[in-house]
Amino acid sequence: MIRNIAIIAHVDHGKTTLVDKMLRQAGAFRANQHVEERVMDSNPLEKERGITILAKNTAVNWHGTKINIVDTPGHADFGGEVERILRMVDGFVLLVDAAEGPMPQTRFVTRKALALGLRPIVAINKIDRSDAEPLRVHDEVLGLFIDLEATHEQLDAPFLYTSSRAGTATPELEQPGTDLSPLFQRIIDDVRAPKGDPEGPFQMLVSTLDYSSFLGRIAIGRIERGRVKVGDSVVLLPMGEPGIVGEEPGIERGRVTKLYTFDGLHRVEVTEASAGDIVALSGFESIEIGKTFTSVEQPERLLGIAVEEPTISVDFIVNNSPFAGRDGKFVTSRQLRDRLFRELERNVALRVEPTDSPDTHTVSGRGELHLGILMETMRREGYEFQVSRPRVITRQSESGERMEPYEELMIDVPEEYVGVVMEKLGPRRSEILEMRNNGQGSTRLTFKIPSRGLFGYRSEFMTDTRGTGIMHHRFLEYGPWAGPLAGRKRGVMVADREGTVVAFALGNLQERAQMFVEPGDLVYEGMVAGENARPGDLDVNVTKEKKLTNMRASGSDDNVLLEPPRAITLEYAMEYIEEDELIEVTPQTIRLRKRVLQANDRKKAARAARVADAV
Ligand SMILES: Nc1nc2c(ncn2[C@@H]2O[C@H](COP(=O)(O)OP(=O)(O)OP(=O)(O)O)[C@@H](O)[C@H]2O)c(=O)[nH]1
Ligand SMILES: [Mg+2]
Repeated sequence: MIRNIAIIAHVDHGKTTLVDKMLRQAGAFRANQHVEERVMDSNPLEKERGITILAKNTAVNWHGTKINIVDTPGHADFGGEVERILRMVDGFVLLVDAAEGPMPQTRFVTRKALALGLRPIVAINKIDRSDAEPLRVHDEVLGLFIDLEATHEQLDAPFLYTSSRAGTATPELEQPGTDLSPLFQRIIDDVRAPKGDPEGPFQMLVSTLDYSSFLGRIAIGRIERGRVKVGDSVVLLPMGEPGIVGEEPGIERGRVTKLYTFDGLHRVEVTEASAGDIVALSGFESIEIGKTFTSVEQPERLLGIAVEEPTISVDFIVNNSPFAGRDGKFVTSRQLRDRLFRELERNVALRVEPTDSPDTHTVSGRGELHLGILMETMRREGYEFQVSRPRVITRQSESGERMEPYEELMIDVPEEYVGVVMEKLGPRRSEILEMRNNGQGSTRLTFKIPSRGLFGYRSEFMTDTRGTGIMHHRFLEYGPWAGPLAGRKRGVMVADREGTVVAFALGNLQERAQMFVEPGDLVYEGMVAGENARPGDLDVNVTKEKKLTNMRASGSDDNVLLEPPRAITLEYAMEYIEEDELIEVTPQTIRLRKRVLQANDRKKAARAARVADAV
């Protein structure tokens, strides 16, 4: 017996923690085996950030039933991935945080899962939180299902109250759970068994990909019908209309070289698998998401899966800063290009395009996190490069109108900050969709806003709400171009010469600036050293030592008290910079710089621009 489920939720609502506890309680580990927390978040970036980036398959055995589980990412940039893996499961566990309630990503993934006709099991999670309101959230989830036009059967979904962290589930709040058996039982009783006939001709949809340097692309999906053995000759059909396929270009014939099923944290090599099970399969050159594997005798195509289109682009540029090559292993345009194209093997929602300049490639993705993860991965591998300010990808509507991406933005703030949020978001062309009192002095605001309007807002928001606000956004739809938007309000402090940053210099500047560098850092002319408290850029000398002559003997003013510099992360930098700036990314540092480094050249360019404007 087999059950196939996906665990879906908004970011951080506790999916991976739940899967962890399911693995433990189903005995996937040896009694004395040391296993890390949230073991499914296996890649280093996932561990470090505490988020899931890639959906992952695992499986447990519960009293004789094999349960294939897909843990999915909750961040909006990876929503497309969740949508794809839903095609290989027969039911889903929807986790909703018992305090936060349904969030934008909850809505998105639930909509997709319900539309596929999958039956939900709802887990109101984190009931151990002191601010948990499981009953309110229960109602909100039902409201969401009705909103999304769930069928009667779907509305009848079982609800459980869970704590992923404690590893407990219960159908009744009055009766605290002791373990996850109620959840396992629901999965076995309520998720339908996969329905394919194991005796029919082989058929399988490629729902997701993996990649290994030995095997190349690996297709992962649920066997819809029939069985498959290592060494079998099968065909891989290109996407197209479902049904029997005649002769057409793009059909690959080949043999299955490796076949795996899932068991706990491992992929187990098997010689044969049959309908209903989720497998990984290799041996084909042209594996792509949405294609169908079938037997040679009956090439019957399944409905494909479209991979979501990117919404933002950045340029990756060879590092040409004065410090280029100081700590990177891979710095040439050739190395950069090869690495970017290699990424396409596994990162299906990414696009890479050459430009007129061999030093520059345009890379497009689903959002700043999607692109930021790629940059972070590359710098860890030893790459060095520069990145431009992100641009949204516009489209033409059918009537020829220019369209741009819009996001749904959800903000939770203490009431006293509602005013400042509205004031800041207005000029960014937002439209308020809903405003609701969340109880406990907190207000939830929902906006529709052009993606462009959000650039640079997060840092303002954190300052404006003194770190108490929470904001989430996700791509909503393409809408009419919103017109020009104001850029960054404040200017930057630009280093006017190369050298080592000195405390004395920062001490003099910090009243008028928030610095990005600290004493001992190296700077070059044209590098951005901090944010000016006012509009307009300023060239400053951050290497200036205190004059030793005519100095009083007292040492007191040697100890300048410095504010800590603002930490520059990749995503922060992408939101922050302007068109005339770049992010320099190396294994050791992230620096911001002006495209034009020499102060004189920048002045000339600015003058020329003013003249051009005046004409
Ligand atoms: N209080 C409490 N915290 C929990 C519970 N479950 C998870 N957490 C915490 O919530 C945070 C996020 O948990 P994850 O399991 O990584 O959440 P996720 O849904 O997998 O997140 P993404 O994969 O990034 O979408 C972690 O700090 C967990 O320790 C719970 O039942 N109660
Ligand atoms: Mg996770």
